[in-house]
Amino acid sequence: MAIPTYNPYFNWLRGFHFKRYLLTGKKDCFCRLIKFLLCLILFSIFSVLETGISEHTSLAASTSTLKIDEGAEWHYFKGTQKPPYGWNSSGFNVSSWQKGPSGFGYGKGTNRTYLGDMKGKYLTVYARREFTADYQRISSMSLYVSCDGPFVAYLNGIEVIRNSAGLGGISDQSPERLDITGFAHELFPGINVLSVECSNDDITSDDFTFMPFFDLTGK
Ligand SMILES: [Ca+2]
Repeated sequence: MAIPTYNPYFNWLRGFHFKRYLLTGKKDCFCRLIKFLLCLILFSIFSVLETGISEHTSLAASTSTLKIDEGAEWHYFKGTQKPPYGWNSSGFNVSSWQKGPSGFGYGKGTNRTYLGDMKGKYLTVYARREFTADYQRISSMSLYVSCDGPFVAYLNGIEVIRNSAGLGGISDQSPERLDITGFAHELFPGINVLSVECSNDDITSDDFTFMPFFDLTGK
């Protein structure tokens, strides 16, 4: 829907006195007809200009953002064994996985999904979340991961970021923004999947925190 826009050409035209212009001058029918046709042409030109400017403004105002924030529901898999092949790809059957809100962990922080059986049993948690991003163009795409140890993130099965060294137990701090806009071409028109695997710094550690965030701004 077009958004009303200030257009100096159109406002000038609104203030133009057609009637006075048509009835003044020589009282000649042919002359009046020419004037009428001229006014009609001018009106058509300015109407096209008005429509064009409004549509351009509407397009610019349609920018929107997709957020996967703290507390969003993710499917997750406890790493007591390797995850099934294709676990991070779209189309994977996730029905046997557990589902819970982020963040995941134990021993510290806000653990909306509490992993009370993790210590000494498994080092890594695998999580995936589907989303729809039907945008013609992507202006920015960012990932934030708070993780005690190494992590890897995938978009539709394609690796987009890896931190092999881990964060050295500083995951209580605000996670750094990871710009993955360069992978926007990997997005599908319909359902997409974001997957993250996050490991603890030590399997016997007294705590674990895993919190993924995702921001996408489309045009
Ligand atoms: Ca830890």
